[in-house]
Amino acid sequence: MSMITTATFLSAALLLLVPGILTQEPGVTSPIQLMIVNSISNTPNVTHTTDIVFRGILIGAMRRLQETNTDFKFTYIENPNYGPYLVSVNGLAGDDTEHTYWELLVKRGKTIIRPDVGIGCFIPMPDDTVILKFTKW
Ligand code: B12
Ligand SMILES: *[C@@H]1O[C@H](CO)[C@@H](O)[C@H](O)[C@H]1NC(C)=O
Repeated sequence: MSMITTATFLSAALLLLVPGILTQEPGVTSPIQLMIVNSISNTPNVTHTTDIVFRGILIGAMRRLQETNTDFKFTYIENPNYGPYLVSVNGLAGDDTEHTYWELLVKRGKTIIRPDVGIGCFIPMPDDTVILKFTKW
């Protein structure tokens, strides 16, 4: 291949790559909100801001928030089939005998979704408000 052909080929290859690079934005994080709701006791809602990496899972954003914010703590147990099960938020734990648990909800625009996976599998979208809601089943 001549120098010119090689250069032409390389720029064509680069042009094909650039749109992918721009839409995946390596290293870029996006903000999400994390709202803690207690539907059983009359506690005010508390909202934190945290961030997710590109296509990152919710538990990653929760861990980062826990490391930087002393007002947010959570615990989980590892389920062999479904991954992390959220047990407690800020010291308040779900209890099987009382039929309480932390429900995972997401407010996306005006819609509230109930993800069909847990905190270890759910991938928030930028600007989502993730709601951790202490409630009964
Ligand atoms: C009952 C049930 C619940 C009950 C469990 C109450 C209890 N302690 O018995 C409650 C209401 C608490 C619950 C909650 C959730 N659940 Co559920 N649940 C089920 C259901 C219908 C039956 C489970 C069961 O009793 N199995 C029989 C027993 C003998 O087996 P087991 O291994 O001991 O069961 C335990 C696990 O299933 C665990 N568990 C239940 N749900 C979930 C969810 C996650 C992510 C994890 C890690 C563990 C877990 O609790 C059971 C009792 O300890 C299954 C669907 C199914 N048909 O299996 C969904 C199911 C397991 N749940 C599911 C989901 C998504 C959730 C939630 C994330 C929903 C939400 N958006 O809030 C939350 C968990 C949030 C959190 N705190 O992490 C999904 C999991 C899919 C996935 N790949 O992640 C399933 C498969 C239903 C679905 N949508 O397809 N759940
Ligand atoms: C807390 O959030 C829940 C869920 O979005 C909402 O239904 C409720 O009205 C809120 N409560 C307060 C006091 O803002």
